[in-house]
Amino acid sequence: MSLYRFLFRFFVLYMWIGISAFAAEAPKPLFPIPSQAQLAWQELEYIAFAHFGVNTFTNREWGNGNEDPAIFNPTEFDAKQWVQVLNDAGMKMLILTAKHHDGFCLWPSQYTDHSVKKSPWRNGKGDMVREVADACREGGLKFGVYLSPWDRNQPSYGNSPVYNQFFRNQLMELLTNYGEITEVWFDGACGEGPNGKRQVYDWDSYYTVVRRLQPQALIFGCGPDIRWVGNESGVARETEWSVQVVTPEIRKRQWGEHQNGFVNGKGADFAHRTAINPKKHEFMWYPAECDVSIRPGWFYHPDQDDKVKSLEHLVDIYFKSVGRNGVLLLNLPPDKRGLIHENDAQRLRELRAFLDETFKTDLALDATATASNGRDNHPYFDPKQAVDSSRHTYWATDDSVTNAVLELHLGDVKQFNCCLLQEPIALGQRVYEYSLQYWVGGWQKFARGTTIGYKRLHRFPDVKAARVRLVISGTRACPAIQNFGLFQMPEF
Ligand code: FUL
Repeated sequence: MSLYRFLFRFFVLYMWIGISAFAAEAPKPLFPIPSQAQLAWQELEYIAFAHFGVNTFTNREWGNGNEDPAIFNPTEFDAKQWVQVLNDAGMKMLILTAKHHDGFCLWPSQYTDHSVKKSPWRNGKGDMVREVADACREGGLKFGVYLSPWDRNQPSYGNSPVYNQFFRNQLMELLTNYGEITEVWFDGACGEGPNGKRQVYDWDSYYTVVRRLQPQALIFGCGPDIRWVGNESGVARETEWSVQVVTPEIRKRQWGEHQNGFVNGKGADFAHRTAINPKKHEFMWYPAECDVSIRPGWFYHPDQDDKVKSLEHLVDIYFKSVGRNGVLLLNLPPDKRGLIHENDAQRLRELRAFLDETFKTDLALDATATASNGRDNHPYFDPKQAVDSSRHTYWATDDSVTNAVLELHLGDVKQFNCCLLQEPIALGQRVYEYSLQYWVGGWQKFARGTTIGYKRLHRFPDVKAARVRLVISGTRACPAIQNFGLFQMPEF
């Protein structure tokens, strides 16, 4: 061995010993934990839905499938305008209704004529899925597709094996021809009455198609990746865990189950830690998506131009979705021109301005942070890691700790009415009980919570204080806090 090689080996060994001596061990992940795709999806936070199709032209919410494709003729359709509006709003993905319950396809599916092929738009040569997908990619947005299993136009609907094959074929078209698809949205709605056609959906085979063709795509609905929050008002529960109990209902994944049982989570315990008693259950990582429309309807109706939700309402939705460990899926229905209406675009800009103003100054940033315990007393897990606004660092305690206090000294007295907390969810969701307190000669509580997860936002009347603390009184494993921020929201 040459001297050079010998010295090099010696150097590597020396470095390895040095690094191992100083590296502290991170807390072990507490299973279940999100997949890489679920983690990336959660970080999108705020995403858009576009309901567009024949209903836009018939002024209905649910088409019956008999609509003449000739009515579909948006005169000024411009996917770039949609993308511009979304980017200005700070949204990160667009999910398009490629096919709603009426069965009309926004792409020229080879399996049906009930599509843009038979419409005067672009002389029957158009492909709206392509134009929207391309515009999203060009504008830096993720793209997802909504495909309604309920199809009121398709003659084979109700002839279960035949329709299931038809549905898989359509899915294959969407998942092979339009580049990366980030989310596949399966709508559970089905309005067929007792005498109507009863279709037994082969969910597992649909999921197999998605996994095979777009392994990174997330499946929404009664599927395996993303959970419907249980309402269409965009509001998560006060206690919204991403760790959920696996029940027989979720395994069945049959139509109807998700409306009544597990996913809807009407029972108080579905989203509470008492339901995730490790002795009793299996768990899965199953985060909540909160869907809501910016208007009363999912599709565009001219008489709702003045019914766009108010800024106050949208702010409330934001805090109760993104701020409660969910992802907000806000629907923006393009109008008959094929554009997002000015009133909707204006309201979205107002919301963006409000949120930017709220979060522009973190009053806790670089505060002096101390804690009742710091993991191994190591700088990697020092309390100051919770106030550096980085998504890569966090404060953590030793494994044996279940009660801990993280205290911030803000320097001067600061005024704030909003607090942000985040756990590094790659390590699992851990904290189930905490309070926020400020110092006024004694400690005074100003907020409390039963879940943090990816992001928790609290709003409260103005607090003026120089010392604030997070008191963690219950956690499934030693706590880890990625961010602890304090903000002042503007007035409306
Ligand atoms: C529901 C559908 O019936 C509505 O039309 C809309 O698409 C909404 C997002 O999901 O189930």
